[in-house]
Amino acid sequence: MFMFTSRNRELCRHTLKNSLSRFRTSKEGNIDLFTDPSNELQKWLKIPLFRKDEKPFAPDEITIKKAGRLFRPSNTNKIQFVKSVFDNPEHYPVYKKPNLPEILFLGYSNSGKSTLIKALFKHNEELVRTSSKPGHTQLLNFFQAGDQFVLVDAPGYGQNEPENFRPAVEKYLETRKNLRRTFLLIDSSIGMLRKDKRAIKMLERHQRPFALIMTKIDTTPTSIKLTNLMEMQRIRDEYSSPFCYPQPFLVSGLTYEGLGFLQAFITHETTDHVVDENINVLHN
Ligand SMILES: Nc1nc2c(ncn2[C@@H]2O[C@H](COP(=O)(O)OP(=O)(O)OP(=O)(O)O)[C@@H](O)[C@H]2O)c(=O)[nH]1
Ligand SMILES: [Mg+2]
Repeated sequence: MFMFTSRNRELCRHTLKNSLSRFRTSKEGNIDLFTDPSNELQKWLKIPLFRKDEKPFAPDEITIKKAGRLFRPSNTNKIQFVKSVFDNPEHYPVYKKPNLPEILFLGYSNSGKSTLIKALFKHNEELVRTSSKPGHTQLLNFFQAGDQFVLVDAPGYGQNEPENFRPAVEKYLETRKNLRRTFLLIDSSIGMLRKDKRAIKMLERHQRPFALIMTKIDTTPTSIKLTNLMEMQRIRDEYSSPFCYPQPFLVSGLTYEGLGFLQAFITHETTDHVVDENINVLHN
């Protein structure tokens, strides 16, 4: 018989805290953390998001769970803030593991970059600072997850843009060899702005692989999400560039919707695969 002793209770609490469950209960009901939120929207699109010959990134549940572990601290997986850098490449972190992959989070001020990184590392609540005041992040902040990857939180462009934004980000894009992908965050309650298009041009100019992320999807009705998705699709097709990942990602840093899916993508991007038979990925 299972005895609810204090040790058992402690074990249960530990297991619950560390298990990554598929659903999260919120005011809006049960939120599925493992599904791509764009799946639901695709049936409303006149032009399908993917061509017939494209296979979207579609990790299975086991892959998502495995990926989730890399974002969780343990004795063998230290999650830590490494350092902040102003704009001097000589100050970029040097890791024990050579060429540890980095993923950059870029976007308009207040688009939710820091909140998304905080949500991805939700087991370390104190790790990342966020604010409702635009222009809060002023430096490039590096957050390391074990020997797997580093997430880099950039200052935002636009409102209260720090003076060093351009040199800081351009130098990083120009020089950082271990940058694997940049996520360009678009606030779904605002939509794509002229400055976002300029940021895409900058990534294209530096020939840096990037992907578009629609944030704050908990705040926007389906019709607005669809409008944003179509705009992202339009931009993607306009460039039809090898640097733009054709699949946009939809997330909420507050309800965590789309989070498990994004964790799996980050893990996929920062793992050196020969052939991964579990995952069908778009080729680009
Ligand atoms: N509802 C909702 N609010 C969000 C979400 N993500 C961020 N926010 C809010 O948006 C505001 C800005 O969030 P930050 O994460 O600091 O934005 P940022 O892009 O890092 O901003 P800067 O550092 O100023 O460039 C905060 O008030 C967050 O709580 C989200 O997914 N949903
Ligand atoms: Mg920030």
